[in-house]
Amino acid sequence: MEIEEFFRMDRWPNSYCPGCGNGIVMNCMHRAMRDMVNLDRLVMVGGIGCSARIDGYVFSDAIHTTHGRAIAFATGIKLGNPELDVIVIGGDGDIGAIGGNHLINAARRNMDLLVICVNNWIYGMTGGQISPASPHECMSTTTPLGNPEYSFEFVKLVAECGANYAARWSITHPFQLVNCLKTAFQKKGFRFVEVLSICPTGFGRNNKINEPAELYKFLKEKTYIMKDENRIAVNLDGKFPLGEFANIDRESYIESLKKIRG
Ligand SMILES: Cc1ncc(C[n+]2csc(CCOP(=O)(O)OP(=O)(O)O)c2C)c(N)n1
Ligand code: SF4
Repeated sequence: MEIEEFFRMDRWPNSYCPGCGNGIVMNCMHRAMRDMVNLDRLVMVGGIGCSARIDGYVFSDAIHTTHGRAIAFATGIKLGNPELDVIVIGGDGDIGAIGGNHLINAARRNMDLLVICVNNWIYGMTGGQISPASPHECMSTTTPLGNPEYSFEFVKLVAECGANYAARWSITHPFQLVNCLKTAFQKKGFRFVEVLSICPTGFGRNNKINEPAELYKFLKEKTYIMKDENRIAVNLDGKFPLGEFANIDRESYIESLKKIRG
């Protein structure tokens, strides 16, 4: 499928700042899904935030929901018509902060959804406030002296809750990200892909990494591809392990519902 068939090119140019990581996320989504997705059967669900707006650029049905409620809406859509492929997309603030309760409960249920969480370590759209994923001591508009909090690791959280698939990649590893999205797209149950990304406007500016290319390099230096035995390791030297944190085939919510209802 050509890029013009996958994205609504009539909406170009898009709303993203120059150097925003969302462009690479969208590119990888296209490369992963162009050969396997049936756009007539796909529903994209976004909440609020810059990355949540990706849902409106894909040439499928899409619903832009309220802040933090994308997973709840997506659950309703999937239960209403289990034949649909439902993908939730959004940021660390939308999915992991206000939406955190929906996230852990969807993982516990092993709800048949693919959730793509673009983690740029910040609330981008509203001007760069910290989120529960922001690194300890980072600067933001709400922590001008440095972030006193420690961050969630969403991939470990959802893996612990019972998700069938949990993986973290970065826009600095596009080929691995494409393969990961392909795997996640084809599985059943709850699938969670965290994509570390850059927000030059919100995160970069506040942390004095002004150029998108510099920020990209910074992100690359902050990540490493983990070996299997490191799955439970906490960020070594403040670095983020990349790879699969869970890849199992527990009965999905839809499967157990069918079994119980007969
Ligand atoms: C109930 C509610 N509270 C707050 C907001 C304001 N708001 C809009 S986007 C956003 C955060 C988005 O951050 P994130 O999900 O990390 O996405 P990003 O913009 O970084 O991609 C917030 C708090 C809102 N729209 N609705
Ligand atoms: S504010 Fe950040 S996340 Fe939003 S479009 Fe600009 S660079 Fe991207």
